[in-house]
Amino acid sequence: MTAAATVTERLGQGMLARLPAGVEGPAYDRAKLAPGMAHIGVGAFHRCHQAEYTDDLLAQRFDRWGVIGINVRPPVLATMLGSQDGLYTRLIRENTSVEARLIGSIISVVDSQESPEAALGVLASPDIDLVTLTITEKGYCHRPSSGKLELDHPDIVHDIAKQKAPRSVPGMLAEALDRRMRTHGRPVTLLSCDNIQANGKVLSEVVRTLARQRDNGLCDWIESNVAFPSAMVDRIAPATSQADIETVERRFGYRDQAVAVGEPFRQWVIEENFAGRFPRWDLVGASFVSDVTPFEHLKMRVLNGAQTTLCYLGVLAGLEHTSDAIGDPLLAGFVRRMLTEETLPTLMPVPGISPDTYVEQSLARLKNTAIRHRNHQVATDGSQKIVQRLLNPIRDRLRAGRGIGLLSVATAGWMAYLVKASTRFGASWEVSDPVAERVAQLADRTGKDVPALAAGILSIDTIFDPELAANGQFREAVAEALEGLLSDDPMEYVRYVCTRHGTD
Ligand code: CS2
Repeated sequence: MTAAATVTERLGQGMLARLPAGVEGPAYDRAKLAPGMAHIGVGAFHRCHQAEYTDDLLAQRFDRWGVIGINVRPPVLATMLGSQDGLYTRLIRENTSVEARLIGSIISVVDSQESPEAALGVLASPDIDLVTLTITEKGYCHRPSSGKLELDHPDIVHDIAKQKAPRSVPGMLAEALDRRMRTHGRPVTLLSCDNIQANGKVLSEVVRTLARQRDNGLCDWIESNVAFPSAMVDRIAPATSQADIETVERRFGYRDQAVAVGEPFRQWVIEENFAGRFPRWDLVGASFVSDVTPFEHLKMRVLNGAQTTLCYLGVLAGLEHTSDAIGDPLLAGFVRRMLTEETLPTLMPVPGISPDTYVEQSLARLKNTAIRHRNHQVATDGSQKIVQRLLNPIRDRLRAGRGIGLLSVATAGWMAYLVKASTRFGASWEVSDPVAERVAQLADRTGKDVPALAAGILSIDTIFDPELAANGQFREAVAEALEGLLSDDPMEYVRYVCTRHGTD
């Protein structure tokens, strides 16, 4: 065989006319698709979630809702997806089953790592009626403990000084809204799809704070022309791996650099609060509601709370993926008790959902061995996640005079994960978290004095609000758990917690 004969075909529009067996294609005429919305942060999650809902909608009710992707972080996607005409394979995997579909809703992608100009052009375009965002928790540049813009954030300092050439997403949005106001004046909906409590309110807060720096009526214009609905989004969709790319190549015979893999479950609950035209995602499985709060509490405290707990305890137990951690009887037992005994009582009633059933369904989803969600991936940026996943339920329980013996072990899990990454404690693994450096310095300074170390971490006020950090019950529980998890046998400590812990 010659070398040329072995080169695998690249995915592209041309393949839609002759799809490989087992791969579905878009059920609409993609050539007629025109842009109507933008999406910031075109990672695996977006490609498996909002882009799929949009693809479903286009098949059911074709309209001007093509997506222009804006990619803010490496890897560079414009050329990668561009060379595939915006197409990619979305694999739904559950244990041994695989369902493949080419998603056609993304028309093109612009990268904004080098310069924001192309992205600003898209966001300010009169063709764009709505912008969705998955920029990760830290992309909002807010203080997780208060939801306010972090004015000391280097990108925010930069964006206040150089409004026309912003680096941060809030800065880009403020500048794009300014351009919309000064040119065509068309309204726009900015729809956050990140796992932050009251994500629409947080987005509104950070964008308006920057708009207030401009003395040109932008705040008033935003008030009348921009909507910031909150939303709860759900589907487990880990970062694409080389193995995923190879799976597509082996099974279907073509090369796709932008494969996205997700589980069968998906959910999207959106606050019905739009400015101008909006896509009828409610026709294809999303729910439009007046208040997403009960749904976001449920999802972030239960599903995400379980993931966060399992990732830290899982790493401490030497386990690689979420499915390995939930496969461990000790950790599975711990997390089920934490959710049912401590988290569930903090939830508000959720229309149409039984919380107990939701817990079981969530734990079952985490067992899916075909979803290779690395514990270290979920552990990334934990400081931006624990407020909504662990600390808010803890705060609610403390207010109600209830115990926090299990949720505080999970919180200490996050601390232990960062502490063990410091050289002082053996540099067990590399971490990525905005406060990693600060925790490493604390670990160096306090040495093996774990209560002092715990107290130092609790004084990081961007994460722990002062009232919570001062609570004696919380301080004691976290310090004890951190000591246990930093010991030579952290799982022995988890076992001990499970045996001593009674329901309250
Ligand atoms: C995960 C989420 O990495 C993480 O933070 O907990 O991405 C999670 O998989 C999604 O929120 C599920 O909808």
